[in-house]
Parts: sequence; C-alpha cells; structure tokens
Amino acid sequence: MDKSIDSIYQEALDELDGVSAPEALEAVQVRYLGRKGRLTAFLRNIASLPPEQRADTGKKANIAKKKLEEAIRQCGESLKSGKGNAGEQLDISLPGRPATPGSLHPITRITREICDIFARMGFSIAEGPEVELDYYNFEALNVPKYHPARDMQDTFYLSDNIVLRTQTSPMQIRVMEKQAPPVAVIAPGKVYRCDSDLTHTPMFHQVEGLMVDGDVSFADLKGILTTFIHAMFDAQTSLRFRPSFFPFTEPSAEVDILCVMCRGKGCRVCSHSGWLEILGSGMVHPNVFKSVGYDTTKYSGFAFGMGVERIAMLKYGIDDIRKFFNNDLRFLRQF
Ligand code: 2U9
Repeated sequence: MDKSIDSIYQEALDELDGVSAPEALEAVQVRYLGRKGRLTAFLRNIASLPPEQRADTGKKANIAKKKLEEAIRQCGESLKSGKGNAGEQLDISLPGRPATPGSLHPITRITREICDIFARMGFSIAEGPEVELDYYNFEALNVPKYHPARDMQDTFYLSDNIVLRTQTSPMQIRVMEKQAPPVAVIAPGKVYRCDSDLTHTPMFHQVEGLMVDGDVSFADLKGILTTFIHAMFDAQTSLRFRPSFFPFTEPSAEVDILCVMCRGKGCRVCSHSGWLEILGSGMVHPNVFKSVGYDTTKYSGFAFGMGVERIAMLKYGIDDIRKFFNNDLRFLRQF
C-alpha cells in the first residue's frame, strides 16, 4: 500500500513534467485529485485497511496529496508566466551579454609608467613592507627622535617602535644593507600619513629612487631627473631645481615644472607662481650611508621622491585627490 502511494505520486510528477498547456494541467489534476482521481481513490480506500495501518498510511497519503497540489499550483504559475514547466526555456539564438573588461587604476598606470622610465635607465625595482620599524622609517634616514617629521600628527604609530611607513625610503635602506654599491633602485608603493584634505589622503603612493656609486654627483641627479621629466610629460617641459631641505639628503633640491595649466603665466593651480612642484631630491646624507655601513669616503649617491597621485593630478588635470579613491566608475573609465 505504501509503495503504491509513492508510485502514484511519482507518476503524477512525471506527467506534470510533460505538461505544456493549461488543458493538460487540468487533465492531470482531474486524473489524480478529481472525485474519481487515483489519489482520491487511494485516500478513500484507507478506511478499509487493517486498523493498525490506517494512521500511518493516511498520514503519508495526505502529505503526498498536499505536495501534489503544490506542484500543480506551481506548474500553473509557470504556464501563466510563459515559462515551460520543465524549467526555464533557453533561447540560444539570443546574443550573449557583452563582457565589460576592467582596466588598470590610473594610479597603477602612472606608477608603472614612472617605474618603466627608470627601468630603461638601468634602475631595478624594490618592494617591501608597509608596516615598518621606526629604525628603517626614521632613524636610519637621519630623522632623529623629536624631529618634527615624527610628529604624531603625521605618523601612524602601531606601537612604540612600529609605524605605517611614511615614505618608501626604508626599502632603500634594506637594499643597501644587503648589497654593496653600485646601487640603482626604485621603490614604489603605498605610504601613510595622518593628513586629509583636497590634496592629501591618509594613504597615498610614492615612487622613490636611489643611485649610489664611486663618484655620483649632483650633475647625475640633474641629468637623470631631467630625462625622467621629459619622458613623463613632454620633451620640451621647462624645469628648475630649487634649494630645499630634507633630513636624509644634503644638499637638497625640489624640482618644479612650468605650470601645465597656464604655461608659466600664473593661475589658481600653480598659486600664481607659474611653477608646479613635482618631486624632492638631493645627495644622500653621510649619516644615512653610515647607518648602512657604506664608506662615505668612497661612495656618494643621490635620492629622490615623488607622490604618484600628485603626478597623476598634474598629468590629467584632476583637482581633488579623493577622486582616485571614491571608486566612481564614471571617473575611472576615463583613463
Ligand atoms: C634614502 C635616502 C634618501 C628620498 C627623497 C624626497 C626628497 C621628497 C617627497 C615628495 C613628495 C615625499 O610624497 S612626497 O610628499 N619626497 O621630497 N624624497 S629625497 O630620499 C632618500 C630616500 C632613500 C636611503
């Protein structure tokens, strides 16, 4: 008897699978659940079973009836919504959905462009940790305790001696610790400073560079950086080296290019100076060489650093640094 309710129910489902029109659905309903239907007859017959079988068989039959009613109702819904009962109809003649390929973030593109230019001049690339020891981020770079650059407002301290790196320079220290001169290395990557406005974000990207050898001079610094700027912007770009100060370089210079917006006439972008600051640079301070064990009587070198977002803003004429990090696809798709 049990087996037979299972098979009646299964046969009803098999018939439902083949239904593709309301008339056929009604016929199935009548054949199983109608007054003289097979499932109805089964239920009626339960009364004639031995008493000990009635409860169990009746329960199973009622469950089968409920499930079949639900299957019939769903089949009816599918027919109404235009889908076949045997699952969704597939029209293989429809064109496929077009794939939307992603593209590189503008900061990634500019970082690669900068690194490629230096790679062509013989520099290798060094990447390393964003969580750094105070020693690599400051001490080894001639930034002693109580120097203003260490101010809590600028640096994210994770503990007394661990920081989020504020520059990628620690990487060059690590390279020099491992390798004797000559060194020509570029260090790209994320850096962190506690700062946020139109032109500053707490995380931004830098590319820094370092060249050390027997007689590297300020003229080499000027030559390499001029070549870089002419490759990055325009071969005609005018630039100037302006004296500056950094604890890790001496002498130091900042490099400006003629304002790309007003061509030197003076505008809001260049604060009416006609020039745009593009990077910092200088001859590596002897104290930095001492901390990595380089002989300062034998070796000299230059170093430089630039903010990638700043370069990207100048190159693409973008006024708000935060646009790089909002993930607005209308902005990002322009590049
Ligand atoms: C070593 C020694 C010296 C890297 C340098 C700058 C000057 C500089 C700024 C540019 C814009 C940081 O992102 S920014 O705010 N950087 O002006 N960076 S010299 O000097 C080094 C690096 C490594 C071992």
